Amino acid sequence: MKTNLLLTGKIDTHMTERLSGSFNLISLEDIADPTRYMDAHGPEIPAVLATGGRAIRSDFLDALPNLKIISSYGVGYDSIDATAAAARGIIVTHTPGVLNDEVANTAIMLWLAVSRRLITNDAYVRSGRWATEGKAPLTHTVQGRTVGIVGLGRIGQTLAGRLQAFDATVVYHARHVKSVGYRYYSDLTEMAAACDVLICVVPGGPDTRHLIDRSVLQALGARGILINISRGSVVDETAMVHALQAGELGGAGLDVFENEPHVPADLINMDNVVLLPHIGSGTHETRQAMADLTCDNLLRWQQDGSTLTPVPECGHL
Ligand code: 8YV
Repeated sequence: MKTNLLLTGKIDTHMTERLSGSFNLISLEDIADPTRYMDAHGPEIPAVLATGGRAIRSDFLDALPNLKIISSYGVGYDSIDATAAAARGIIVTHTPGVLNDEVANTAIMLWLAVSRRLITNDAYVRSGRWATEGKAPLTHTVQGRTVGIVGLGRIGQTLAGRLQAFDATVVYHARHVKSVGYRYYSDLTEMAAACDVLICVVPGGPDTRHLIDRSVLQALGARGILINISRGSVVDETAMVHALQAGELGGAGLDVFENEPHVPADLINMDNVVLLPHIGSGTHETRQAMADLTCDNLLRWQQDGSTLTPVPECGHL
């Protein structure tokens, strides 16, 4: 008999094909009254495939008393209460490693786009202003900058490698010192003051909420650039918008926002920001690798109860 697998969001045909031989796929999005469904059928669900950032907290876990595994499509799992899940013996898995290159590339792309005013210069050509108004204004170089990485995990270290190509001095802030050859700052504001660019790669969640606050932005300063490819919650968005408006922050490249898919209206007309719709890992190739790892975790668990990439909170299960 196939195992029931509850899908919190949409999955593509590749994932459907890989899973449908072993699992009975139940899509929460296709159910008219999810709360009623969970009340009636919650005990029949041993496995969940989490997509789309739907919050999985204690109330969700209460509704599924026989849940054993949550396989999350993505590396960040701040929308899932993994500690509560682990306490109930539920394994949470995620997709580390396979998206490091893509997300690091997105960070570099945003930094170059902000520094060299890629979007406004493209618009300058398309609008015909190059021909009528002449040469576009000069921009600032990305070469030889001091770049601060906030969160030197897997993606952060991949990014640090990329930055060597720009002769960057890489420094970092993290909870603990790592055995790497980059300067460590325990004080984020102090690091921001020393940097030309600050790139956030730290996980989201309550521990890092508004880590980039007014004082960090002011320390980064009027020539400084903020890049955020982690979670919108990491940056105090109101403070960032204010700093950009006041000329206290030089520019920002943002792939993530506090209230996605809503973006502060004040950012829309700013020339010194580049805005992306949370596409850090969004290529066919990388999403397929993430999809495969999400499926592999489920299939392995169904086979012998083990998983490939449990989150650290569940590593002992
Ligand atoms: C995806 C991400 O947008 O992996 C993550 O943590 O934020 C992204 O790669 C997301 O997981 C896909 O829904």
